[in-house]
Amino acid sequence: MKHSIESLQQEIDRFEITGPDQLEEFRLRFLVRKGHIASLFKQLKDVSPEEKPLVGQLLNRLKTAAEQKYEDAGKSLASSAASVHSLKDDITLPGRTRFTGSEHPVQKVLGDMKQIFQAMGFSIETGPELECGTYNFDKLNFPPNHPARDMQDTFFVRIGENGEDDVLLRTHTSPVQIRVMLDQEPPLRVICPGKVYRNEAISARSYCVFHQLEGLYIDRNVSFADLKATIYSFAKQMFGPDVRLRFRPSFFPFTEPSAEVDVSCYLCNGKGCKVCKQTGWLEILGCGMVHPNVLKNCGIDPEEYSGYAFGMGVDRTALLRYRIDDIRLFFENDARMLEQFRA
Ligand code: 2NL
Repeated sequence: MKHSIESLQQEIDRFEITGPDQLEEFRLRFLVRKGHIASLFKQLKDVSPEEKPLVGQLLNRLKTAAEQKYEDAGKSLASSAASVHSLKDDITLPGRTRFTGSEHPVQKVLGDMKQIFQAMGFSIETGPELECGTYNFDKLNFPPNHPARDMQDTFFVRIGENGEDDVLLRTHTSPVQIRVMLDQEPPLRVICPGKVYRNEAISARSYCVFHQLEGLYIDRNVSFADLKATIYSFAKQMFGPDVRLRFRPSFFPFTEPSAEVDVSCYLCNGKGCKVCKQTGWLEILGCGMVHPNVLKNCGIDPEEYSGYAFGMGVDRTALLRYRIDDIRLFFENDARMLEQFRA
């Protein structure tokens, strides 16, 4: 009998009550009228009269300990449940979502452009947005009275007096390439992405700040065919393998010959739509062979070296790609607009 009591005591001690189900099982196994403890009490009548007081005492102790364990476990389960519900916050409310930033659509497009040219061997160069007039205009073969030099078109920060240089917000990223040509020896193969500034009337289509990516390649025997091949490769990767290109003669002071390049409209596949104004073409960039005067101005011998250059707007491509109809949205930093461009 003592042996039975001892082994039941061990069973009770080992029983782990971790939830309401185990609590109920404990009660059914040990404490009910047909449970293990009650059945030992029933056997008490067969114990010899001498042993009965001791065995009875042991059994009572066992019963009390089991009841105590049941009660304690019940209380601790109830209090842990209560502690969850007593939080002053409503735990059924949805969690707080943290604000996460996202890449600006202009930076996404710029990132794609950079990646394509980097894979073709161009390296990235950047330069100051505050420039001197010499690098922004003179070295690029702009004649002294060119309209771009006008106050109406350029943000001048300081007009140079007595032969001093003007200080202005760069109107294109070309001065970065000028710096590269002055600092490095050919062969040169660089792209220059960045913000540029124009003092223009602000509208849905044009803003006083926008992004440009220009490219420059200078080596011996660089030809217009090299330029065309590079632009073709870029356009197919950027706008899709089926795009067609159109090179139209154009003029820039810093290139000769010069061309403007159109891609077949990638929204209507050249059939004509609202975006391409029924023409089937979108103008994407300007390009040409670097003018011999520009090479000379930067200490490069035009008899030995030739090169091509190109420049494209980034914002307009971003507007087209994401079907946005107002460029000003790119510069307002309205999180409601920007958060639509997650991942
Ligand atoms: C356009 C046209 C162009 C260049 C940019 C360039 C730079 C140097 C020398 C020669 Cl340092 N050319 N840049 C050449 C042709 C066109 O940009 O429509 N951009 C948005």
